[in-house]
Amino acid sequence: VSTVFALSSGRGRAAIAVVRVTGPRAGTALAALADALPPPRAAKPSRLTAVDGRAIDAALVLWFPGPASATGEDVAEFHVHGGPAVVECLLTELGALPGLIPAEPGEFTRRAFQNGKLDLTQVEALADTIAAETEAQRVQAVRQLEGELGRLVEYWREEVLRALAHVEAAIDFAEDDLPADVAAAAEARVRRLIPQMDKSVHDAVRGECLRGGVQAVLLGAPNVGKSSVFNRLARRDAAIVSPTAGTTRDVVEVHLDLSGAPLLLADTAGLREIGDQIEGEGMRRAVARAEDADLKLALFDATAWPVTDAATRAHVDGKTVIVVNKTDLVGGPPPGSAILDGRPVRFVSARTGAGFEELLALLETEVAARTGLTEEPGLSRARHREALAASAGHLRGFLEDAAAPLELRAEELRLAARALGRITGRVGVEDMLDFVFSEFCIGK
Ligand SMILES: Nc1nc2c(ncn2[C@@H]2O[C@H](COP(=O)(O)OP(=O)(O)OP(=O)(O)O)[C@@H](O)[C@H]2O)c(=O)[nH]1
Ligand SMILES: [Mg+2]
Repeated sequence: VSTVFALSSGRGRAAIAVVRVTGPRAGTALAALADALPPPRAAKPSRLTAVDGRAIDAALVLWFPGPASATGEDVAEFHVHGGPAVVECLLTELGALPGLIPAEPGEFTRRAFQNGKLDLTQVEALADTIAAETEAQRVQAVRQLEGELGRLVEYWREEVLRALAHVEAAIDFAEDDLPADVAAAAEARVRRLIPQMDKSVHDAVRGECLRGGVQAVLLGAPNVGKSSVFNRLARRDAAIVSPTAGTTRDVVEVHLDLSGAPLLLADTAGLREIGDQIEGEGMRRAVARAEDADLKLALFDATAWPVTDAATRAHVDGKTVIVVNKTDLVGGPPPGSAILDGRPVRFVSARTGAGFEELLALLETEVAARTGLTEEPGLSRARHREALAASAGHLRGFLEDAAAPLELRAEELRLAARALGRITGRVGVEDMLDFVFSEFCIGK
């Protein structure tokens, strides 16, 4: 195993920079620069000196002997002053020490995974925690980092393996007087699991939406004021506004933080119907966006309301919020229904700002409904959802083929366990079987 080092804090000038070393030579490296090893897991002020005796910096150093460290290996941490030259000097000195090499991207985390400090869901959560932009994203990432999801999946996997142990026992000990209901016990166990897994698969979109942001798109006829509404929501001039119809040609995006929940809002080119044909690359992109969106904002013109343009109206569905813009031109929100095609309507003026509080409140509700944290740890990636759905599928296969030979049915359980193992990165089935068999007292 090599010993690697890297700057763990951000690049550029800062009060403090943190440089970490992991691997068997971390202790030697720390002792070489700081003169002596500090006591484990205690911060110690230390004057760092280069091999030739030059001072590097007055630093704070920490020593984490493995395996009780972030990577499971010996780890040394240098907290130095965050000037680029200080960091450069320290990295150069570390690189000059025998056996030390710069770390590859993600190498500290990879070692933590290899040494069993983190499972795959935690590795992903670490990246999500660093990337989190809103409060709800942070909460979800930290929950996953603490291992909630990994523990749930591991519990399912153990249950599947217990059922498998029963089935294996029924196969191996068919001649012996094994309790006749041993296969039935396995079936009962599996039957309990499936609804739990189904529910998580069903709820997974929430976790994925929260991680990636709810994808929302503004749709409407040319010149209806999409870019103006977009800029108001973004609280800056992110998109170009002009009296010329057809101003917006491509998709423009902003990230909004709606009380902690993330919304990715896209402004698009105006929709118009040209002899029933949707034409133009801009419109094609707008429509593609609309098809992928979690939430659509369909914009209509207050001066025509309640008459609506057909090209936009065609996109109104259960994912749509209706926005009627330019109410300033008609002397305020027109009277009448606040519902169109069963969807809520909000009247606004991008010119005066009227109605935006109500629109934002509605968007907040819509986004919260799509990202709200569930009691159970949520799946945050499509990868989790696909593996879990595959696992539940194999469990169903096990139950449905009740007439098939037990050997074949056992294979379904093995595949179910393996799919779950893909989520956490724990793929060894046989090791678990040993453990499960050990508590299974046949012949005693
Ligand atoms: N009076 C009034 N004018 C508005 C309002 N919102 C937008 N406008 C004007 O309407 C014109 C078109 O606005 P945009 O925001 O560029 O419209 P758009 O839907 O993005 O247009 P395209 O990108 O060309 O499809 C501009 O002259 C805006 O100033 C509003 O609420 N009231
Ligand atoms: Mg526009």
